[in-house]
Formats: sequence, structure tokens, C-alpha cells
Amino acid sequence: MTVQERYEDAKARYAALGIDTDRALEETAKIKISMHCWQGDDVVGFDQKGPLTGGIQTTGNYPYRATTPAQLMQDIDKVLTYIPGKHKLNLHASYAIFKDGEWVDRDQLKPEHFQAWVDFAKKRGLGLDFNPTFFSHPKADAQYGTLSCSDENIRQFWIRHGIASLKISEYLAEQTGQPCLMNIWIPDGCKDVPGDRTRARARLKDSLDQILATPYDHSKVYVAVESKVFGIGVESETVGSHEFYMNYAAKKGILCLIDTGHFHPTEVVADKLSAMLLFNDKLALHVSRPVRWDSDHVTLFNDDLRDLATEIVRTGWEHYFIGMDYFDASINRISAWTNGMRNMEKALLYAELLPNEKLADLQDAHNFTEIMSLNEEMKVMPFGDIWDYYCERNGVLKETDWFADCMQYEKDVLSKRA
Ligand code: RNT
Ligand code: ZN
Repeated sequence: MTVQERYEDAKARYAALGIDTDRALEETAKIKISMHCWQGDDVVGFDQKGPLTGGIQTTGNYPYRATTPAQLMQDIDKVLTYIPGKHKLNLHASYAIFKDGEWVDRDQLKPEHFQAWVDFAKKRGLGLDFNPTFFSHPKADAQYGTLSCSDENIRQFWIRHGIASLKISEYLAEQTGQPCLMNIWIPDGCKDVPGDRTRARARLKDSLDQILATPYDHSKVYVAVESKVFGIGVESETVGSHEFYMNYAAKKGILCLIDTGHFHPTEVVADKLSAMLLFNDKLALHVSRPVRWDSDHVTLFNDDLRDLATEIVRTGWEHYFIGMDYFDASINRISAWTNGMRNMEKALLYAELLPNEKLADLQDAHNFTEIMSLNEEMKVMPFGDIWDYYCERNGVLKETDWFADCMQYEKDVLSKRA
């Protein structure tokens, strides 16, 4: 059977349940996912020589990490050949590309330092998102603090970095013709019981106020703040906690960013979306896969991801900035990147293929019996046939084919890198 024949067969089976598969394919294709640039080089970046800091960690020693802008771009291009649909690329300030001999510190970064990325994105029709980088820098120490630091020189340095990042984000939006999400995440926290929790939070609030006092085009740049439970070495308190940022964002009219790895392991992140959206028009996401902690494993096509995608689709995907945030250094990075991205896309398509209206009506009718059975029935529908067809019609390799091609790339390109 050809992929097309398998699709026609599956389409009839979904149609019998009142589900229009053609519509699902079209809807899914409209949703943009922001692919993080940092899976390709273990979050190292190009502007500093030091290690990854900030209480986050990549683990593993798989060879062939991209070490230059050219290699990273080459790898991104390879990954994009496996991802159906048109998406965005998510950059960190630490991925600035300097011309020969030039270097500026983070507080002096300018749009021109991202020109190579702009050219890259424009050529491929990609949107761009941006993140100021408040870690992996001599002035960034999680316990000492960045935007919440009591040392005014350090704090002002990072405020200038935030302002510089706003201008860069605006440039990225102008150049690509697509809105840019600028997400602020800082590592600030305490390893042990702090002597005080209030002052650092008050300083963080003031720092954000100073950054946001810079005029920027609100129709082009959406600013988000990302909360967290804890980081490595700062286990006892996180200055930018969920309560801090949820209130801050509400007050200032900016976005909350929910990272699926930044809550207690038994918290159901998917459940948060419908609540948040009743009070916000837009919400940003970092999709990761925490294993016991914020471990940033590659996202899999599992219940958590399907539940998240289902809530995105049911509440209206146009309200979301969906970004990926995982970094595994123990496996081939092209395959890590690809699996995570494809799984997000898969989960969105899966959610579009659910009888969402019917399930909502059953909920209102208190028919919990049928909800359970219908949910279980959906799990054995021929979803794989629809997914393969979706890949084929978007010109990317289907599920059984991309991995061999990826291994060929390792042999032909990655393994030849010095
Ligand atoms: C860290 C946050 C943050 C980073 C990236 C690299 O816990 O999730 O989003 O992972 O900015
Ligand atoms: Zn994140």
C-alpha cells in the first residue's frame, strides 16, 4: 500500500467518528514551532569560552557537537529537512556571530551581531525568536545574582543586556516580518536557606521595570518571563518563581512562559493552559521532558506531550508561542533535535484528530463513562498513516525513513569534522 492509500483508508475510519482528517492536516500546518538553536552545540554558544552555568546542565559525550556558526547552521538545515511545515528558529544572545577579531560584551550587543542569523532565516522563510543570555558569563553567577544582584554594577550590566536584547528582538521581527518572542530567564537563586527573600525579588522587579521602560514596538516584540522551581546549586529558592512572574506579567501586560520542566514533577502542566488563557490573550511555552527534575531530555510522543498539545488545540493554538527547550549530549544531536521537533508536530496533529467538540459536550453532560471509552478508542486509531501522509505531502521523510538518512549524515558530514 502506498502512503496515499493508507491515508485514504485511515481517513474513512476517522470520518466514521465524525473527524475530518483533511481539515486536521491543514490546521496543523498553520502552527509554528520555534526550534531552539541550542540542541546542536550543548548550549555553548559563540561569545564566551567558559562552561555552561546557571544551574542547567547538558550531560553526555556523544561526538560531533557543532562548534562554529557554519556547522550549527549546516546541522539546523539538516534537521529542517525532517520537519514538516514552516517554523521559527529560537536564538540566544550567546549565539552572536562576530566578524573577524571583533568581540563585544553582552551589554553592547547590537542587531548587526545577528545579521548572519537574519540572512539565514530570511532565505529559509523562518521566523526568529530571541533570548537574552543571563548565564555562562563571568558576570553571571546564580547565587550572586544577575538582574536581582545586590551589586549595582552587576545588576546594571544585565539590565543593559536586557535592553540591548529588546532592540535586537525588534530588528529580528522587522527583518523577518514575523513577531519575535523575547523570553527572559535568569538563574538567580539560593543554594541554602536565604537570609532574606524580599530584597532580591524587589531588585528583580525593578530591573525588569527598567528594561521594559525602553520603548519597543509591542506589535512586533512579545516579552515573556520564564519561571522555575529550582536549579542545580540553587535548590532552596528561585528569585524568579512562578508566583513572582505570573503576577509581574499580569501587572505589566507581558507574557508568562511556561516551561514544562519547571514545575514539581507531579504537577500537570497541560492543566495550567486553560486557566492561564482566561486571563491572557497569549501564552508562551518551552516544551521539554523533565525526568525526575528539569533534566531537559528530548521530548517524546508520550502522554504528557499529547495532553499539552490537546490543550493547545482545544484552547486555540493561535494564542501560543510554542518553543522547544531540550538538550541531550548523549545521542546524535541531529536525531535528538529531530525527534523532539517531530514529536511536537505529531502531538499537535494527534490533538487535531480528536473529537474535541464531542468530548467537551460529554463533559458538560457528565457522561464520564463515554469520555473514558472514547479516549481509549482514539489511541488505537491509525494515526501513523495520517502522520506519514502529512510528512509526505510536506516533502519530508516519513517515520520509517528519516533515521537512516540521519545516520548517513553522521557518516558523511559529522564524522568528518575535525
Ligand atoms: C533553564 C530554562 C531556559 C534555558 C534556555 C537555554 O532552566 O529552561 O529556558 O533552558 O534558555
Ligand atoms: Zn526553558
